[in-house]
Amino acid sequence: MNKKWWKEAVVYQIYWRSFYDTNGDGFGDLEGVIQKLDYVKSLGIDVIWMNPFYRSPDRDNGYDIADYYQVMEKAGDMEVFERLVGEIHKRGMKVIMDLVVNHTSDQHPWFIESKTSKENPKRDWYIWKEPKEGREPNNWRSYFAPSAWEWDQASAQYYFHSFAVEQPDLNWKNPELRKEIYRMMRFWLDKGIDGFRMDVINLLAKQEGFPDAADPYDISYLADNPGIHEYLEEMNREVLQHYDAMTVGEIPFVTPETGLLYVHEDRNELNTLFHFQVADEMAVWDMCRYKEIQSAWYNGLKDKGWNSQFLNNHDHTRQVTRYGNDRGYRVQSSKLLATMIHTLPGTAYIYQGEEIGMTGVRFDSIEDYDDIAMKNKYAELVEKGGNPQEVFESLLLLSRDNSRTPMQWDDSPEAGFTAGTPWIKVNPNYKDINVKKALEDENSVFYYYKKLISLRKENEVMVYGDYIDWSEGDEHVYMYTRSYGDVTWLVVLNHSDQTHTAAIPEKFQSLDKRIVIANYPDPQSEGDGLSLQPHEARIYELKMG
Ligand code: ISL
Ligand code: CA
Repeated sequence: MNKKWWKEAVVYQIYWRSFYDTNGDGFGDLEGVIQKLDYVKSLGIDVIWMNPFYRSPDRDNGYDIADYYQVMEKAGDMEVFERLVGEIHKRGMKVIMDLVVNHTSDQHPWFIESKTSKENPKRDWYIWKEPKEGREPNNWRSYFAPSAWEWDQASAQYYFHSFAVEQPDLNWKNPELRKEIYRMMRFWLDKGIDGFRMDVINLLAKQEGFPDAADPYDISYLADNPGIHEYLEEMNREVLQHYDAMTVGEIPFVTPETGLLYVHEDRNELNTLFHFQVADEMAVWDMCRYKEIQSAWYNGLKDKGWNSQFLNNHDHTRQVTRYGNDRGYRVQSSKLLATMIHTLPGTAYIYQGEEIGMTGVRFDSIEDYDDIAMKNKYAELVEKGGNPQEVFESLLLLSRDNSRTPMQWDDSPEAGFTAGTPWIKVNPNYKDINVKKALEDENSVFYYYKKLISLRKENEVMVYGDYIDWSEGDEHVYMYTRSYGDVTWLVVLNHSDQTHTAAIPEKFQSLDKRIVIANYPDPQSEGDGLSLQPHEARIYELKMG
């Protein structure tokens, strides 16, 4: 397997609007990111992924772009951005930016022009269709709306949107549009950024003819359509291959077989991907399914392509709440999940606040929420006759706002995030869970992450090691090895609220073993069995002969 800096990296995702506010307007800003870079660096981070801060009316928190060449006022301006890149590089870190090119805002000048008439030269930069029998061209739903089509009275046509009505999809069939996107990518790369996280990049190509779907609720018809690989190959040829850039594609609805086509090292498309088999198939934890997914991706990509490891981000509820235990075992469980993500094959991602074990949130009313996905869904279900309280409750676990509450810096008002009123409420648990407290406690989640990250720098086995799962079928204990050269590490995780005894695989029983890291002070063994406490995690180095 070829060695690459982006394979060895630990990436820290900054959702800047919730990170740190320096001017009291209630929104985090790029200046705030600069001020907290020493903190990020102190964790051992290699790469920062910045969520979008292009100019935007902000209906979908920056994923609805109105100008690809400007910085959103809330975030700052080009001068701060350039300073940010310089300060990141000065600290030996790299920065990747979100690239959102499946759609723009309906306020983007291209769309405003496109809308003016059927004859406008920009008409073809978006996807316009005649009504079919007086209605939408097909029965597709979008991610954030009951239909993927929006009627335009003036021109008597519908336009297509995979996300909200305010996010019309670009027409990638149009070569001029593609050229303009490549120009924009070069603009940012030439400013010195180190790559892109590519938003829903496998949605660019649309299904030919837009046929009705048998099940409109299974929106996988939006993704992975013929033509996509030609676009990405072209993007690579026109832009990416000319830079030492890291690319990670957000690629929903793919399996290892279809995913490999995006990241195969011989295909010159992308470096790595985020797939959503875990997030989409597991509303709550399912250990057996998780192991199957890990093995399938490992085998599918082995020696050919590279994966990413994450359990949460700005769209997905914080991992310790959704997949761990944030009640009795918050600290242990946060550390266990970290041990897993940082030792499974692929580049490791940390979403801001994860490193102090921040949790999801339950606000009292829909008014407290901001997420356009949740709010649109709520409106749709209530309009269909759903009981408002029941609908509200049903949306709580997966609301994207679970992970979007402000970063908890200390126990001062608004968790030290802002001197003003935050754009979304702070999680009420900030007095217990905050950075200041974590830094004062040598057993905190923070220091555990820091150690895991430093281990990755010294032990190639964590990055390049072969993976074998020794625990298939066990619902609670996950035990796997990573092996590289003559080094073998055994990772043992008890992902449950009960104690369990786990047998060491026979092959390793006679070997000496040394603890590399553990989340309980005094790991216990009994003969060839390991006595595991609830949410206990250990890594052993096995001493071969
Ligand atoms: O579950 C998912 C994947 O199957 C979704 O979370 C998916 O990742 C998501 O809806 C696509 O997200 C990205 O594009 C959206 C934006 O709202 C999200 O914040 C962004 O991460 C539209 O640009
Ligand atoms: Ca601000």
